Amino acid sequence: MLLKILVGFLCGATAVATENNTAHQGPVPLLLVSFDGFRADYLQRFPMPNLKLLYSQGVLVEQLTNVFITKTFPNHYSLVTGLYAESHGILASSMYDPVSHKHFTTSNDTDPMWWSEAQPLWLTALDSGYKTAAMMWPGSDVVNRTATHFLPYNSDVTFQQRLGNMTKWLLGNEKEQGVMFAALYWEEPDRSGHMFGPDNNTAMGKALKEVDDNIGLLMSELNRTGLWGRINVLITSDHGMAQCSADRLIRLDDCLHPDNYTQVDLTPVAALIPNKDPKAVFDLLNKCHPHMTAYVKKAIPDRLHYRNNERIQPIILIADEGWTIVHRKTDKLPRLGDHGYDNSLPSMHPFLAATGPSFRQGYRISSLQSVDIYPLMCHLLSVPAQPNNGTLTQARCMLAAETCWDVPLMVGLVVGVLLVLTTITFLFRFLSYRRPSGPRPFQRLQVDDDDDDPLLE
Ligand SMILES: *[C@@H]1O[C@H](CO)[C@@H](O)[C@H](O)[C@H]1NC(C)=O
Ligand SMILES: *[C@@H]1O[C@H](CO)[C@@H](O)[C@H](O)[C@H]1NC(C)=O
Ligand SMILES: *[C@@H]1O[C@H](CO)[C@@H](O)[C@H](O)[C@H]1NC(C)=O
Ligand SMILES: *[C@@H]1O[C@H](CO)[C@@H](O)[C@H](O)[C@H]1NC(C)=O
Ligand SMILES: *[C@@H]1O[C@H](CO)[C@@H](O)[C@H](O)[C@H]1NC(C)=O
Ligand SMILES: *[C@@H]1O[C@H](CO)[C@@H](O)[C@H](O)[C@H]1NC(C)=O
Ligand SMILES: *[C@@H]1O[C@H](CO)[C@@H](O)[C@H](O)[C@H]1NC(C)=O
Ligand SMILES: CC(=O)N[C@H]1CO[C@H](CO)[C@@H](O)[C@@H]1O
Ligand SMILES: [Zn+2]
Repeated sequence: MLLKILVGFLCGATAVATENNTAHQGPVPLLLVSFDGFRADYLQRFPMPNLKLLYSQGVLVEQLTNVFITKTFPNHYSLVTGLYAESHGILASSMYDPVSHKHFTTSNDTDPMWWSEAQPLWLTALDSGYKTAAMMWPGSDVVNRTATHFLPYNSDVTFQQRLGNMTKWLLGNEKEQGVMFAALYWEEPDRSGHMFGPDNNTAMGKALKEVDDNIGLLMSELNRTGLWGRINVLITSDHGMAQCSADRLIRLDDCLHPDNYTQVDLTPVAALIPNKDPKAVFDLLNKCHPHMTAYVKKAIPDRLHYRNNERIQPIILIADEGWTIVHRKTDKLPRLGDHGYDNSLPSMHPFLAATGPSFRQGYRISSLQSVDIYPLMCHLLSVPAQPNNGTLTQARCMLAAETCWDVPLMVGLVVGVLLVLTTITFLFRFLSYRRPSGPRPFQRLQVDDDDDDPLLE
C-alpha cells in the first residue's frame, strides 16, 4: 500500500520533469574539446574556476574509463568512433602493419590505410548532410577524406587561433552553413605532465591555470558570438598521467640481447616481434622484472580489448604504474610523467564536462566509459551511429530530456520513506494499544495487503 502511494508520487514527478521536452526542436551544434593528458584528479587538486563554472551549469563525469593503451592517438580515435583500439585500428603511437609492411608514427600518420578500419563522427555526420570541422584532432588531416574544415597539424598554432577558426566555422556565413559537429584538440596539460611529472604542484598548477584560462577564452568567445547556451559543449581528454622516476626503470637488455627481437614500441607498453625461437624470447622477457607483465598476443586479457588486430604484435610487455621500460644500463629516464599504462588505473583516467541546452544542470556522475561518449554524440546530433562498443544506458542520464533515476538515491529515498511511515504506524498502533478503551492484539500489526504489489514480485 505504502509502495503504491510512493510509486504514484514518483510517476507524477516524472510527468512534470518530462513535460518540457526539447527533442522536437531538432539537434543543435556540438563542440567536442579535448585537453590532452587531463588527469581526472587535477580537478580536485587545482582551482580551475572557469571549468567549474562551465560544469556547474551542466554535467560533470568525475572519471572516464578510457581504452587501453592509454595513449593519445588510440583514445582520441575511440572518442570519435566509440570503438576499442583493437576495433578501430589505431593501437599505439608507433605501429607496424604486417600486411602492408608499413610503419606508423605520430609524425607520419596521414596514410589513410591506418584510419580506415573505423569512421570518425566528423565523416558520419558529413554523410548525414551536415557540415563538420576537426581542428588538429588526431586523424583529422588524413589525406583522402576530411571534415568540411580542418587545418593540418601544427603545434605552433595557438589555442586562440584554433578557437578563432573554430568559432568562424560554427557560425558559418552567407555562402556556407555553420558546422553541426566540431572537434578541437589542445596539447596541454599533457606536455607539462610529461616534462615535470604530475606530482609537481608548481609546474602543473601553472599548466592547469593556462588550460583554465583557455576554457575561459572559449566560454567568452562563444558568448560573444551568441553561440553560448545555444550549442552543446563537451570538454574531455584522452588519458591521465603517472609520475615516473629514475628509481623505476626496467632494463630490457639486462634480460635479453636486443638482437633477439624487432621492437615496434617500447614504453610503458612494449610491442615486440621475436626474430626466432619465440618461446625462448618470451620466457626470458616473462621473468625479466617484477614490475612488468609479458603476454603473448593470444593471452592478452579480455578486459583490455587489445588482441584482435593484425597490428598487435606477438609479444607485449606492460609496465606497472610509474615504471619505465628502457634498454641499457646507461639509459636515463626519458620523461618525468607518462601514460599508456593499464586503463583500470585511476591515474590514467580523464574526466568529462558537458553543458548546453540538451544537458541537465548541476548534475554529477562518478564514472562513465569513454566509448559511451560516441553514442551520446550521435544521439545529440540525430546521426545514425556506426557499429561501436559504447551504450547510451548511462550517458543518457546526462540529458535534460531524459528521466533517469539515480538508483542508490532512489533506493535510499524509498527505504527512508518506508522507515518513517513504519515508525509512524507503529507509534500510532502502540499509542492506541495503550489506550484503555481499545486495546488491540499485537498480531494485527502484521501487514497483509501486499499480495498484489508489483514492486514485491
Ligand atoms: C519550455 O522551454 C521553452 C524553451 O526553453 C520555454 O520557452 C517554455 O516556456 C518552456 N515551457 C514550459 C511549459 O516550461
Ligand atoms: C611514412 O610512412 C610511409 C608508409 O605509410 C612510408 O612510405 C614513408 O616513407 C614514411 N615517411 C617518413 C618520412 O618516414
Ligand atoms: C581512403 O583510403 C582508404 C585506405 O586506403 C580506403 O579504404 C578508402 O576507401 C579511401 N577513401 C576514399 C574516399 O577514397
Ligand atoms: C586561424 O588559424 C590561423 C593559423 O593557421 C591563424 O593565422 C588565423 O589567425 C586563425 N583565424 C582566426 C579567426 O583566429
Ligand atoms: C617542478 O617544476 C618546476 C618548474 O615549474 C621546477 O623548477 C622544479 O624544480 C620542479 N620541482 C620538482 C620537485 O621537480
Ligand atoms: C555572457 O555574457 C553576458 C553579458 O556580457 C554575461 O552576463 C555572462 O556572464 C556571460 N556568460 C558566460 C558564460 O561567459
Ligand atoms: C566492438 O564493436 C565492434 C563493432 O561493432 C565489434 O566488431 C567488436 O566485437 C566489439 N568488441 C567487443 C569487445 O564487444
Ligand atoms: C633466446 C635467444 O634467441 N637468444 C639469443 C639472443 O641474441 C644473442 C646475440 O645475438 C644470441 O647469442 C642468443 O642466443
Ligand atoms: Zn602524452
